[in-house]
Amino acid sequence: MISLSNRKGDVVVVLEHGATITSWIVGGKERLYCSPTTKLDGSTPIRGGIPLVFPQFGHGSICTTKHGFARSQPFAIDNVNERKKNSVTMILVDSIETKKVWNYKFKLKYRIVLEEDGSLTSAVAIYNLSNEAFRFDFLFHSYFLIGTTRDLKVRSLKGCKYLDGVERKKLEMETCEYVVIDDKEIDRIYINVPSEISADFGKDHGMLCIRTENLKDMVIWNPWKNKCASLSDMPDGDYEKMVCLECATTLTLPTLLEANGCWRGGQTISFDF
Ligand code: TA6
Repeated sequence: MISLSNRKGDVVVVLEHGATITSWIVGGKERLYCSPTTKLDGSTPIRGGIPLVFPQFGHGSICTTKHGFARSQPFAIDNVNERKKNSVTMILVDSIETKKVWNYKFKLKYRIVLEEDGSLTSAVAIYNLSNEAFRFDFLFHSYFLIGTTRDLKVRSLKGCKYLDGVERKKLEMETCEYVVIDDKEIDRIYINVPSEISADFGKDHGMLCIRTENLKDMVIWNPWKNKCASLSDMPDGDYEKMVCLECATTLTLPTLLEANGCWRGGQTISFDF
């Protein structure tokens, strides 16, 4: 476990397992949802925090594992900023395990910085070390802690197209000023989204601001009652206090990486009151 801090006393906790950020405390307030019943022993992906999805989002033709394997693999710590203790770089490379489901050589470098103002910067570089091009998805599967689902308003998406629902068959246009959770599961992939998105978490919970680089898609997910009850690693009622806002590259841009190529992307998240 790695703990990062800044001079204000904000704290970020990262686990080697999946390089998953499990806690982000700014101004004394936890901002990420991490399920109290998730396993932390490396046997399953962590339900909460910010797991990394790579090289496949959902089920698809890139590899056979849902949401890929990065969230289930132990990352190596490449470097912790010993002087300031506010950043860490973590690395995942191909192994016998990863090649079983995706037969490519790669390096994924992940740098996490807790900035002095409490914002959290996550930057990823993916290197193709194979002799041929590969296709990949990448996504920050961020689980945010919210006051209640009723208060959530995700702004900045009016005019963007999205695929709705689990089957994701129909492309629709967002016509509302803001997206809300409407007393049922929401599971949408917005495409070609702005590089700055804000989400109102309600009175006393502030406004989340997400700035991205090279991540043109955004998934909004809340499992609601029934799906939540079917998840063995999340308490039944916890859907009411979380939302996933997941910045991604999966649909808008073709993420084909040439041999010896490098792709970079990232996000910075911060809160305004
Ligand atoms: O990102 C949204 C999503 O793909 C949903 O469809 C949903 O079921 C979910 O992620 C959680 O997936 P998981 O494999 O972590 O249970």
